[in-house]
Amino acid sequence: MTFLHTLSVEVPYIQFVDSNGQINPSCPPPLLQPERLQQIYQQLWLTRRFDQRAVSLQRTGQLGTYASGLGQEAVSTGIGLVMQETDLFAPYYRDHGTQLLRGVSMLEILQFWGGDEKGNDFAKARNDLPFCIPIATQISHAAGMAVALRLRHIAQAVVTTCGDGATSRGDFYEPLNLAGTWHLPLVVVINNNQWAISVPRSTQTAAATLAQKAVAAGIPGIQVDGNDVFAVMTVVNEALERARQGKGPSLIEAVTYRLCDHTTADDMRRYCTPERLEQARMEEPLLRLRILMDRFCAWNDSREAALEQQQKNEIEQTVEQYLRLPAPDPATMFDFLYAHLPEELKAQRQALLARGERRHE
Ligand SMILES: Cc1ncc(C[n+]2csc(CCOP(=O)(O)OP(=O)(O)O)c2C)c(N)n1
Ligand SMILES: [Mg+2]
Repeated sequence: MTFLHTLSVEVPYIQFVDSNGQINPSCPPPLLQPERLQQIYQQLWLTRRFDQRAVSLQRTGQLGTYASGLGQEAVSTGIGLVMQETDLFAPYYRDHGTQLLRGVSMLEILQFWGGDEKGNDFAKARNDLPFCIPIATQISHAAGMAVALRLRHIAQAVVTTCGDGATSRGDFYEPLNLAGTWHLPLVVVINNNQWAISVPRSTQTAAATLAQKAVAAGIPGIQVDGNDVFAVMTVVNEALERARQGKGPSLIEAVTYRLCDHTTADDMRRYCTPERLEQARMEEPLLRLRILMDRFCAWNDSREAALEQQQKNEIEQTVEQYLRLPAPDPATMFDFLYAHLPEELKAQRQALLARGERRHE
């Protein structure tokens, strides 16, 4: 007789539009309204074009290391499109699509990745956090903000995001557990882009899905097609409403694919075959939306070209502003961590100043 067996968990999977542009009858009709559809399409493209420009700035030595969101725009943009201004956001480093919709400017984003922390002092989105580079730590910060909302009886929600690799860390499980017991207004969205740098999803965890990690925390978990912006928007919106109504936290796994290097400091050709990448490209979020645009918005190649030109102009104006920003004083990296700088760091600060280094040189 055996007592031990693997628990089986059924995880719902939501998709409204498949990669051929086929629409599931359960798709919420408002998303297919031409105006809304066009807004979503433009925003996804803006995110992608900004992202591509940031990569090219890095490649030409004009920006620091940068994490692209290529192929994952439906996750970040989908979240931003349904959050209310008063909700709070604790992002990670691949969330520019959401940040743009939160009111963080392209200039601020470039300024930060260009090495100037002032880019994180957002003029708008004052209550959102800057993103975390230490993997999964933002989830604890988000849970903390959710505790504050609960204690003050404020009917707002906190959204936090992380990657698939982040779900293997204690910093993922602990706040999730807390959110479950304390019934926190927290929405955790996993951008499952199949890679943690070069480690594939299959070797990161033995769990069949990442969404099922919600079960142990006693909270709802769901998978969505992370290349289907409608599915992301609908599921995140529902989770946000639950949170605001005091019904507790949710975990959403958005299944997508990283169509780019991990960051500009990586070369994915070392560990991902061109065939796999090509296959993933067929599933990417913008192709299927273009099919819908043609069908519902009388879209065509000339309107597409006009949009491209307009967005490129907007981005280029920002790039010009960015390149005119004064270089930050490198010594500032020592200035805001300690009330009293330890002697050893004082010496390093002095040594740095003596070298007279400037940005990107
Ligand atoms: C605590 C910590 N450990 C290691 C790293 C180095 N690191 C940077 S990104 C990354 C992989 C993260 O993968 P995933 O969570 O899937 O997010 P993705 O980058 O794929 O969006 C690692 C290990 C880090 N930033 N922080
Ligand atoms: Mg990943």
